[in-house]
Amino acid sequence: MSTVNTFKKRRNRLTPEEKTSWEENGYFIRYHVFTKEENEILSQVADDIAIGKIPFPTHRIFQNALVRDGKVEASGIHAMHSIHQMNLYSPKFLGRTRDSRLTDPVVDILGPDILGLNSLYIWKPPKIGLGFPWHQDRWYTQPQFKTETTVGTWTAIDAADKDNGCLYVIPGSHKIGILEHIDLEGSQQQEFKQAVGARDEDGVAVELQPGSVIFFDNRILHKSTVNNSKRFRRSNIAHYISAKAERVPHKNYMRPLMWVRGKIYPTLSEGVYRNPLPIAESEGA
Ligand SMILES: O=C(O)CCC(=O)C(=O)O
Repeated sequence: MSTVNTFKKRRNRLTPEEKTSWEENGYFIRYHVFTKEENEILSQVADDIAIGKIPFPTHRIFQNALVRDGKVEASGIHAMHSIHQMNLYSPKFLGRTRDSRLTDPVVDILGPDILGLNSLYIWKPPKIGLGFPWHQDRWYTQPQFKTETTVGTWTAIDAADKDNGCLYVIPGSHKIGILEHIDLEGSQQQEFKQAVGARDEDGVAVELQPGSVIFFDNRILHKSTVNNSKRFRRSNIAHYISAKAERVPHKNYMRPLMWVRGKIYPTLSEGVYRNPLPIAESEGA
């Protein structure tokens, strides 16, 4: 694969309006970026992992907490919550993370040298899909990486609306610093902590058609609500970090990174992968 991505070649650069929205609001939206067929390629892989047709490390696969805790009965993809680190093991998901429709605008924000920092796929099944409390993703990466921000991209696989638990953001909240985050009661919510002081009345619903993408500053306050509908609310999320960022030495866990485009620098070279990893028999589902 070519590592050369010159500025001239970038067709999907930030527009002036997007740049303004990025600076002022901490996000911008692009509509109809990926086709239904392109989304189906990803959802098929994710479903096959969920039902055990494609092997994937089990510790990265998460069931819906109501199902896991025995409060609701469901099976197959109806019992799913999310899969983390799709990039690391799935060539199809890695291809999406490296797609210039996602990375061209990121270059205008982070510079030409970019690494992938977690990518996850969420199902939010009908009626039982749980929400995420207000949080800032940067709260999670700050102890691990020295850098001003990272960029998140959230692609709607299904239509996402208020009824099936779309994303909400608080415009401009990327400028207020990183808030204290505290533990929440309740099963799935324990995965995510709650940002103290974030107010529902400041949130804006991000309703998106399939294939549309919100690009967001990882300091922005965001949340999503439960799925009250009979539809799935699936999404694919890819996060990006500048290859010039530095690691904060971390005793227990070193978040893996994946090369996306441009150069790799010595400050962050440890733990950067270039190709999907093989799945050892002992860790596969
Ligand atoms: O997709 C969602 O419902 C929320 C995802 C989210 O907040 C996150 O991954 O940080």
